Amino acid sequence: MKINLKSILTIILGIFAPLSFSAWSDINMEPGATQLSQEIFGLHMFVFYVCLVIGVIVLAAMAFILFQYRRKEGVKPAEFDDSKTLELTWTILFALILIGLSIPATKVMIKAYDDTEGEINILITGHQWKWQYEYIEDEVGFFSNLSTSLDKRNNLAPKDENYLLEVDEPLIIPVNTRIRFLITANDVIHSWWVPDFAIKQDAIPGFVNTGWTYVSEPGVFRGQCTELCGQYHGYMPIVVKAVSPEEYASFIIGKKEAKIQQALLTEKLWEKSELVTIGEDIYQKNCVACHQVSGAGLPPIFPALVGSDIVLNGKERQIEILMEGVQGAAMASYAEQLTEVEIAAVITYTRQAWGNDEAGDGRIVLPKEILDYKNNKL
Ligand code: HEC
Ligand SMILES: [Cu+2]
Repeated sequence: MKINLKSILTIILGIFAPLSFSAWSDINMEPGATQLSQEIFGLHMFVFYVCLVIGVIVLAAMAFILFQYRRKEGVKPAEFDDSKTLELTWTILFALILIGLSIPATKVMIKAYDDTEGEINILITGHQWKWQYEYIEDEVGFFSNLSTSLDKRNNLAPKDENYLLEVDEPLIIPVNTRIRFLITANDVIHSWWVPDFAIKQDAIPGFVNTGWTYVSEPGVFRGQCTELCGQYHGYMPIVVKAVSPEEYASFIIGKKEAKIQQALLTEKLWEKSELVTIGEDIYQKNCVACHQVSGAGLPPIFPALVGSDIVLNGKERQIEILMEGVQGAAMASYAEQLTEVEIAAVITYTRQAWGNDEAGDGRIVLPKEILDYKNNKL
């Protein structure tokens, strides 16, 4: 190919052509939903344009030099080697550009990493594979589990817009309030990432990182765990719902009442069928990842619960396993994440499901027994 200005222009256009085919916003970062995220976006665009100007100047200079000073007949090349003035100029010039970029960048960083107390402080704990949210001042909390159905995950049902980005219980926060997040983890490193808030903070066991937000419009914001944290890393999304302060207040009251109700429930006289119904739901949400829907597990790592001696005959041991977990194995303690009723229900369910009720003693486990276990330990 003959190299002339036209072919150089063609190459440059070829490189940038894809940009004209897709909308700019498809490629670019999102401005997000908070003032901070928009400042970060502004910083990103500012740095981008500085780079763009430098890039255009450097590319144009290169193209010009390549074209102008290419090997030509009858031209004698110049013989100078280096130019102190030129080298010094561009060293100082670029140092100045870098300092110029670092000033606005530092300002935004300091703002983003501000960890002063919020009006509301929420402790976020990453677990394999779910998020736990605790409202520190109000002493209420809950776990937020993926709610995308197994059928969708197994390509048996059509997927929709929020596939793998939906949870059973979103994190609720009020608008126009400074919220501080304290972010940690229980097992391995996770990372709490909500792009609209410009928060992407590692959740590390034994370590508390912080993030904060101030949302001014109600809305739903979605994110994901963004630190590879094991087999179901893609199954622990984040959904945050910003609501009016009134709605938030009634949400907290509801949570507090539920907590009291829960305590009363342990005293209730439970029917087997009630416990099995609750237990099946709890099992689907918490246990199928390892023990499978069929209860067959994935031996030898995840034991089958069908025909398991512990499930059939070892009630005490089974309660202990659920409450304490198994040291050194993937079986975690559920004492914190499930209520007494839920633990009793899931144990009852595993003792009644898959034909286990025929082989074993078939007794049910009552919430009261879980409460007694807790009290005996104290
Ligand atoms: C992350 C994987 C995982 C999840 C989730 C899990 N388990 Fe386990 N479970 C295990 C492993 C691994 C063991 C074997 C522990 C050992 O080495 O003894 C086990 C053991 C058990 C046992 C003892 C079975 C036997 O025969 O040894 C019971 C009962 C049990 N799990 C019930 C549950 C219930 C109920 C849930 C849901 C609330 C649950 N597990 C959730 C991994 C898991
Ligand atoms: Cu994770």
